This record gives sequence, C-alpha cells and structure tokens, in this order.
Amino acid sequence: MKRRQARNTKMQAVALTALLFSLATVVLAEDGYRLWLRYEPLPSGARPTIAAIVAAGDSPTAKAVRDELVAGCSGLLGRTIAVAERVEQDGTIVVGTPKSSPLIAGLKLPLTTLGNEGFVIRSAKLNGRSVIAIAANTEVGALYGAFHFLRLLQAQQPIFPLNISQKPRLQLRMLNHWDNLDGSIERGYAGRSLWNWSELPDKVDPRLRDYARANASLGINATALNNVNANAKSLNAEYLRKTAAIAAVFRPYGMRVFLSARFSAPMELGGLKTADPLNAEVAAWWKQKADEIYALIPDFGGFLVKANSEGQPGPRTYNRDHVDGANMLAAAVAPHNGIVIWRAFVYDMKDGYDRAAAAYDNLQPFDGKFAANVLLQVKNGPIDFQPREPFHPLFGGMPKTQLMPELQITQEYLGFSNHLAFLAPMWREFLDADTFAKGKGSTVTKIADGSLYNQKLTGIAGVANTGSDRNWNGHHFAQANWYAFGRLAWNPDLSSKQLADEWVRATFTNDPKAVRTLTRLLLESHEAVVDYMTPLGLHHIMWAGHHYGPAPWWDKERRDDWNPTYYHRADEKGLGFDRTKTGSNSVSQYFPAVRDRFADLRTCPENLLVWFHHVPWDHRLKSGRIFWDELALHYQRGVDWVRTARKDWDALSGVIDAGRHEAVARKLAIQERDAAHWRDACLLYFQTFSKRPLPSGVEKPQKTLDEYKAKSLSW
Ligand code: GCW
Repeated sequence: MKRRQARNTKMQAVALTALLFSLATVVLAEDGYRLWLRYEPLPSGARPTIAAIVAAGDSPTAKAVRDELVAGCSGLLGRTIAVAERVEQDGTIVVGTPKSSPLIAGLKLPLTTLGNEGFVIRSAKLNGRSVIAIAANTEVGALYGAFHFLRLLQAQQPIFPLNISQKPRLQLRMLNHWDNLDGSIERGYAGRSLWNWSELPDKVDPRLRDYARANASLGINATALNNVNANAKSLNAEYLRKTAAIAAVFRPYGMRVFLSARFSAPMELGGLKTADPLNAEVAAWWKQKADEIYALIPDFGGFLVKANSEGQPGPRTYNRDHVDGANMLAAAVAPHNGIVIWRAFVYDMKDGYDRAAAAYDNLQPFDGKFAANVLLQVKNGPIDFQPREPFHPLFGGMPKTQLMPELQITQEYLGFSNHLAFLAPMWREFLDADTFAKGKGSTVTKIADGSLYNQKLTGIAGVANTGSDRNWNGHHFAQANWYAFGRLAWNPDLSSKQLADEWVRATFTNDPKAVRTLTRLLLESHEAVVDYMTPLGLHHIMWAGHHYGPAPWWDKERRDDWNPTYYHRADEKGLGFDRTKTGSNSVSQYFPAVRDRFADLRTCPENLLVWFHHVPWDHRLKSGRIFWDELALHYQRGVDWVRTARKDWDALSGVIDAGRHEAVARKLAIQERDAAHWRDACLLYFQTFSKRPLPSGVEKPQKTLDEYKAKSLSW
C-alpha cells in the first residue's frame, strides 16, 4: 500500500514537472505571473547535484512542500527531479518533521529552539549517502525551509555543505488588503481585488492558492482581507462563509486570515441602538460574533480596526477611549487566542494643531493599558506613508504597549504602479532609525521584534500592492516591494542589497551584468523618486484625493490638514513646517538625543530639513549652495536619474524577455514624463515665493505654472 502510494506520488511528480515544463515553454510567455518563483534553468555550469527528493507526509502542507521542491529543483536543474522513497543516491533532499519522517527524526537535528515556523537546512549523511536535510518542528516550517533552499539555488549560492538554522524574528508577518467588497481596492493600482466575493464560497479562484504560495515563499503568515475603511457586511453570516473558503485555501501555506471590523457593526448587523464598547449588549454581540467566526474558521487571526479616524466610527463616538474599544474586542477574541490590531492612525483636527503630533498625542497616554492580545499598529512615519518621513515618535514612546509597524507596499504617494521605486531602502532607514529610547542602539527593529521592551506579541504589516493584474502588482518591479516586505518581516536585518540581488536573480536573470545594472537601479530608485517629488523633507504636496502628481498650491480641501499648503508653508522667507520650539514643537515627542539633532538646523539631517524647519531660501547647506539652489538641483537630479535608468534598461533588451522588457520600458517613459512634471510644477510654484532664478544645470520648465495648476497628471 505504502509502496503504491509512493509510486503514485512519483508518477504524479513526473507528470507535474512535465506539465510545468510544457507550460513554461509553450503557454507562458514571461508575463510576470510567476513572480520570483519562476525556477528557470540555471546556467549549465551552475547546477549543483540534486538526485531526488524524499518527502514525508500526506497533509496538504506536506504535499505543498513536495510539489514545490519537485517543481523548483526540476525547473532550476533543467531535468526532472523525482520523489524517491528512500535515500539511494548522493544529493538526495530529505525533508520533513521528526514526527512525519523517521529519517529526519534519526538525524536528531537541533530543532528545539526553532518554534513553529523555524527550520534547519543541513548537509548530512544517511545510508552512507550525502543528503540535504530540510527539517522543522512543523510542516509549515518545512515549507519555509524548502522555499529557502530553492532561494539559495536560484541565487546560485553554494549548497554543499549547508548549515542553516532560521526562525522568524517577528510573529505576525502580515499583509493588509484595503479591498472593498465590490471588488475595488482603496489605493490599489494593479487591477481589482483578488477575492471573488460574488462567486465565493462555491467557487474559489485557483489564483488564491498561488497568492498563498507566493506569500509562504517569503514567510508571510497572515492577511487581513478587507479594507480598514470597513463595511460591516464582511462580518455577516454569508460573508463569513466566503472568508472561511478563502481561509481553507490559505491554511496549508501557513497563512491565517484576519478581518477588518467596523466598530459600529453591532448596530448595522445586530440592530443594537449603540456600539458603545462599555455597553454589555455590545460586548456580548462581539463575543457571539467571535464565537460564530471561530466555529467556521478555527485558526482565524482576529480583528484589524481603524477607529475614529477619517470618518470611521469608534469608541470616541460614545465618549469612550481607544483602550475601551480595543480591550472590549480583545476580550471577545481572547478565548480563541485571537488578536486585535488597533490602528494608531488617528488625527483629529484641532485649530492650529500639527498633524504629525496627533497620533502620539492621542495614543501615548494609554501606554500600558491595552490588553495582552492587542497590538497597536503604527505607520512608519507620523503623517502618512510619504516618500520620506522621520520615524514615528510612538516607536520608543510606548514601552508598555505592543507596537506593530505598518508599512505601505502599495505606492499611494510614490507614483502608483507607474514608477519604479524599490522601497527596501526606505524601510531599512526606518528599521535602522535609532529612537534612543533606552540609550544608543534602541532601533525601531529592536522595538518591533520585541527585544528592547521584552514585548510578547510581535508583528509587522504591509498594505498590499496585489491585484488581479496578470503580473499581480501592475509594475513588474513593484513585485520587488512585496518580496522585500515579506523577507524583512522574517528578518528585519536583511540588507537592501541582498534583497535586490535575490529578487533580480529569481525574477529576471542571473546574467552578471544585468544583475549589476538591475540591483543598482533598484537601490537608487527610491532616493530618485524622493528627489523629483519631495526632496529635503517636503511632504504631502501631492494632488489631493488621488495623490498622483504634484499640487503644492492646493488649499481648497475642507480640512486644513488635507491641503499641501498646510505642510510646506512656503512664504517669502522660506519653506517648511517649523516643528521646533518656535513652531509646533512636535519634535519634542522624540527622545532628547533625537529631538536635539532634529531641532537644530545645523544638525538636522538635510533630507528632513523642511520637515522640521522653516528654512530660509538662502540658508547655506553642506554643499555650499543655498537652500533654493539645492532644492532645484534635487528635482533635476531625480529627472536625470530616470533618464539614465531608461537607457540602462534599454541596453538590457537582449537579456530580458521581450514581454517584460517592453512593459517596463513603457512604465519608465511615464516615470520620466511624471518626474519632469513634478520638477517643473514644484519649482515654478515655489519660485513665486523664493523669487530666485533656477540655478544652472536645472532645465527650463516645459509649461507655465497655470498649465500645471489646471490639470493633474493622469496615470
Ligand atoms: O494613506 C491614507 C489613505 C487612505 C487610507 C488611510 C488609512 C484606508 O489616503 O486611503 O484609508 O491612509 O491608512 O487609514
């Protein structure tokens, strides 16, 4: 019986690889669908010896491990690598858990400290043969190990001998989807939502499995399906059944599902008169709702909540506070080991207030008051996912609260899916930022991973950039941001360079020259975008509403703090928001060492200058140039970068497949148009205050300011 099963599995595997090959050569042009999991043959000189795969277990996860290793090894080595029953040759991969595999058990590998998700990859001897053992305490751990092994192969890393032992540094590694139930996506630039609500639960798009698989390849283990601007309907019985069907597809890949909860759902769904968190009926409604959800989805993650922010209901609607709201929900999911992720993106407008100070003012006083199963989700910067922000002062500012960074993978303020902007360097800047909360070396990473304050529950979220577009992310290079987010969530110490290198090799090519060019473009791209959009600390000067393209002149929004003019404060004297003592003094929310550095115009990092200071137009910078000239040259530099990037990309036309080459070339053309538009519109407008000529080296604007004001950039 066992033997027949193994033979069947082997035949299935051979058939599967044959199918994959024919698909790869016949049907699939390179359209980006396969992401970084293409498994194209390595150069013939770079193929290590892999003979067979011995994989134990019959669960869906064990099957996923086996399929991945067979497809991956076969693809990369350019020949079928089949499943074997026992170790008979050198170069056999043995994968499993001590429970599922007697071979793995026999190796007695050091797994005890690796938890539920870690893995070991080790060269070992079995039956006198050299093998590669991929072992973990759980099957999901083995899956992560398998993906890691394939990543090493793809990046042409040596695999003999291997001695790798890893576990994730953060527990909750999560995508937040801002997907609406009608299939649209708030701030989504890659098509429609992947969740086919109208067809669920009877019909589940097979693509969802590929989505889960891609996430598992990075170690992403959770996903919140619906927009934080939530519709209560997502919690009704009908939609919960749909969510359960999605959760069933994700489960084998180690992904748990969360839902954004609308705080007023007890009224909208339950017919209650209030959603007051201290009302007993309200609390009972949520408890019952949690019971209902967990009966359908036993491993449901919990709720993500945007409360009292941008029109969303919340506890303050009932004169209660954030702790009342979060802890009431936390109590409802606690019996099921559920989690509540409460967002700190709260900024009530008050006269003369500084929006950058608002979240800290609103949440910091509650330090130490949130329940043990609450995570407070804090955006990387104090305003809103700008191309560059200083780190959010809540990091370090709430030692007794479990914080969870929220990053934005989708490029709301960074050129949508039209601009090449690799965000790993921006996230590194944030993770490496030193808060000085417990003296030097108190980095954001150490707060996020729980080590600084001994935080028990840890996590990180990225607002997803996925959609129904064939290539998932709209721009082929936007895949790199999904990739980098996931890898950093697993190990927040990874360098941008390593991430770029891994991604390029897996996604495009191992050609050495191309790898050099592409990693360089990736690594330079974010700074270039900052240069042509918001250099030297500028922020939130995008066209209101859609946030594509510049509108620094805009002052018509109902709320002052939705207007670009509120943020840059340009006048005859200079440019920038004074957040020092002479201004809003929100810089004082940082610990003294950071505060003093930011608050002094001489020590403030130049790339954050007008974030913290109203800088005189003729202020001298380190370059020796005055501020106005430097500003103009930054804008020009950004445009120049895109031009060079286009040439670099064009030169790769023989190396990159035609389909993707052309698609990216088209995007880069848009990026150049937009960069020039940004430069001209911003400089013409700021020039009405600076009253100075453009320095030499900066091109003459293509249109008049009025023309730029008349019509926003289109995407
Ligand atoms: O960045 C802003 C976006 C909103 C978003 C909000 C948030 C989901 O412009 O579209 O709403 O942040 O993070 O809640």
